[in-house]
Amino acid sequence: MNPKIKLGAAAVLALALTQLGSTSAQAQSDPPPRELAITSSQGVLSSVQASAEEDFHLASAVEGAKGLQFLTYNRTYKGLPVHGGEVVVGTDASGQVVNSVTTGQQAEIDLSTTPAISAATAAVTARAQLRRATGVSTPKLLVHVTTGKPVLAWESVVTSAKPSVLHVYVDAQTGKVIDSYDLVRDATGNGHHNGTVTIDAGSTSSDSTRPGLSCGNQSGQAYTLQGGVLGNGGATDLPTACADVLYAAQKEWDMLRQWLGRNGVNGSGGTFPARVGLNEANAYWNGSFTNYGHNGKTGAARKQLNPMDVVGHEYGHAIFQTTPGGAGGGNESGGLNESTGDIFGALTESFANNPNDPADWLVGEETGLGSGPGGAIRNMANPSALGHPNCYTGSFPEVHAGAGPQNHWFVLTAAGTSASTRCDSGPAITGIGIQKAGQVFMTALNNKTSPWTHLKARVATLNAAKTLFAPSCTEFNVVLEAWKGINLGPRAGDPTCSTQGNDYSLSLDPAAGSAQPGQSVTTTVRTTVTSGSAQQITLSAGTLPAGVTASFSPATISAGQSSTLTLSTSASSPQGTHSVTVNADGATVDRQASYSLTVGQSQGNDYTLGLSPTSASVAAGGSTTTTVQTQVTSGSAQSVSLSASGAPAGVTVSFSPQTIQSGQSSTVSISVGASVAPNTYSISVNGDGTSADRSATFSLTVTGGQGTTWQPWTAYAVGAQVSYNGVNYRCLQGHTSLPGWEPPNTPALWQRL
Ligand SMILES: [Ca+2]
Ligand SMILES: [Ca+2]
Ligand SMILES: [Ca+2]
Ligand SMILES: [Zn+2]
Repeated sequence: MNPKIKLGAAAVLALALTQLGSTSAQAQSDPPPRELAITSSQGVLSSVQASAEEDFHLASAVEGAKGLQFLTYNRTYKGLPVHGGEVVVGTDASGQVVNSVTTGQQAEIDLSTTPAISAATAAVTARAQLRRATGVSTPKLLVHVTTGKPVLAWESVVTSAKPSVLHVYVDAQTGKVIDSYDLVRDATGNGHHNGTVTIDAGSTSSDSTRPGLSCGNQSGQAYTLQGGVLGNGGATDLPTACADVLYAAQKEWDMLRQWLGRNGVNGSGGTFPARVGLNEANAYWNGSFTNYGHNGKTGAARKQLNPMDVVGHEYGHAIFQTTPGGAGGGNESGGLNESTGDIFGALTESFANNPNDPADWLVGEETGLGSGPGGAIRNMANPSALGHPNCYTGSFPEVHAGAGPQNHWFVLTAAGTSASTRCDSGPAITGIGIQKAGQVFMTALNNKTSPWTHLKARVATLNAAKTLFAPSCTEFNVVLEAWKGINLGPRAGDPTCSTQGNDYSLSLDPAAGSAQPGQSVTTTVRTTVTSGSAQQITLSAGTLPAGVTASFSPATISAGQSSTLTLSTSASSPQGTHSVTVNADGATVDRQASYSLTVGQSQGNDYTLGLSPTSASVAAGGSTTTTVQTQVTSGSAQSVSLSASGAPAGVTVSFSPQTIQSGQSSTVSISVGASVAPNTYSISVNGDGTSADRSATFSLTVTGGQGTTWQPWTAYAVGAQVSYNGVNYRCLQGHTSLPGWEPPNTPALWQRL
């Protein structure tokens, strides 16, 4: 499945979170969440599309903890791949509510796609980046956007026996190397320490239930089981090494599925093979398989390097590579990649719960390789015990040492200050447990962009904790304290978490109407998010009078959206006034509203109530007027008392006169206080008559307020003004803001003033 989302020059800026077709009130069978997530994401891609030359192509769709959906779209510019331009759209489990939109692209692309440097020249330059290179791929032309200035570049893959799989980016205009990264990640780390365990294998050391998983020798050839047993348990026996590798890889796979909601190492139901018997004191991931050597010791001290945390680490590199943004280059991204390996190693040990290799915060404690306890090479709870940094400083050492700060953050998040010590003087932290910490970490990786940084990981994990555990903020606060605990304190524009649950209001506009038998009448069902974030709502009607049917278009909405209710009567429908209940079945809250349906001509005194004009735009601090007009529609005139409801705080509404006879008019004065936030508000003008009540809606747009700071989860109308990081913006397109839609990131939504 690889549907293409095409947003060319004629793309329309449509920000509705869902675009569901018209449906009736009868229960519909929902499309699967994946399909709905794709539908939802089409509506938001335009918010990150910087130019008409860009297209988006769905590259992967994976599920995470709690059923969250993550869709990664690759970007092209004039048909060329855009390296680093991926957009990840995260939705809730239903696929209908968008939680996050992220991209690593920093600047709009506007460049010529004609290279001055030939592919052959670029290949020579790329090959020179690696000593003893044995091969170089045919260069591929692309646009490189992970720095402030997009560059037309040739990408080549240079390989050597060392091993190395080096991706090199050469500026196609100047011939200079602008970026590179190596898919090969060294670790260091054993086997025969899991004891006698059950593994899933057939007649050879391969696993038919986890696609892609097998273990073999240095040629990739699997070992044959002897009497249903793989290996003899010896420290240097290679079939035994494969037994340990398969055990660990299977535990890691099951942990990913059961704890983190991820389907396989690659998120799409697959993983990668492993090899043992590497004749080096090393283990590594090379971009397509994991490979395990020994600890470099001789005689009885010699062990294979494949206990659970080493295997978990190497496959952790595979997870890092197969999440959005890929592997990436540089020491900071490399350190986070190594930390990712260590975190998956610790998660695997914890999940396996094997007394032969108990869970701990050491890496490689079963190997005899390093200088730590048992030969550990890293200490996640106290990296400095093995000479690595505990705290974030903004400078980034060699990648294995560079794993320290994020490893330390993970331990503080999972196990708190009973397991680790903060870098700052903040309060004690009670950890949220390794499983929840793993869910937070995996969700953040599913929103990864290139190049990955501690600051991005910080924001992504905060958003993840908020989304995963809403309406609880406990986990969010622990994640925040843990980042503070490695000296990554609060930053401008940080996500915030409110303990208010998700809620919404429901109203009908109008709330009453009449139809002759056989005719129909419509009303608008309006919803407004009143706290938290939007939830999915399914609309239906309660018991209906005989011969009356109800349909909603659409029948499923996201809180904040509207639907049209059509009530169709038949010739046999009983005349008179009936109450029809409108039910809103929300994901977290259910609401009801009542509609008064009159079938046949009303016999009593009645009137209509209207406004002229029905809307106005007023600067904060200003005022406006409108006129209430009434008309007798049946019977005789009645006394009508006028009032307003729904005005926001700071807006006052007065009538002159307040009481009229139906058929007369009244002037409405609306004053807007200086502190009213720019937005569009609906004010209901109500006529309370002696025998009939009528109402009309006035749409008040307040502009030009000062000092209103941009916030996520907020409805912004066209013309609304906000400030963000000290810069003022005007809203170009009505929308409800989401994390990741900060004004500087969404030029289609916000105009800088
Ligand atoms: Ca252990
Ligand atoms: Ca360990
Ligand atoms: Ca419900
Ligand atoms: Zn590594």
